[in-house]
Amino acid sequence: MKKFFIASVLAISLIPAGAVAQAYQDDREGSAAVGKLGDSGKVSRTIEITMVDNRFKPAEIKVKQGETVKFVLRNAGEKKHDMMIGSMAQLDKHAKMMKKFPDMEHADPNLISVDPGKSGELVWQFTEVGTVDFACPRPGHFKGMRGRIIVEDK
Ligand SMILES: [Cu+2]
Repeated sequence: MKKFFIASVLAISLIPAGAVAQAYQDDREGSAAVGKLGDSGKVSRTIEITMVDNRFKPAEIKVKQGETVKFVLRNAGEKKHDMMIGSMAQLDKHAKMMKKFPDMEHADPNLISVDPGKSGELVWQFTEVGTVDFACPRPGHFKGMRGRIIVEDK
């Protein structure tokens, strides 16, 4: 009986710590899987994306693992748009922050803001096989202005 009691206490006290460790792990894996800022001297492919109000064209892109892609974003809309690459959790978090602070300045390496009629570039390296999301996190845009990059085995 005493043994059972100790085991239960141990199990209960271990749950929260385990849950925290799991959450941290998921977040870390998410950020590793989306890739990283690419070296502009090592671009293996250029992909053009047109931004309209409020959509990306195309919204689905295929790349190979290890590729460094230069995205050239052309804003053909009348509003300012962003392209942010990340996990859906990261994009969602950023979109919520932008809702609170719509005029916030960006300094994120995985985000490019493009004014109407202008172009911008974002160089990104895809390090792992899987699906990487991108979106415009601006208020009113985020729900519809999304896309995904399918990273295939090289
Ligand atoms: Cu937008």
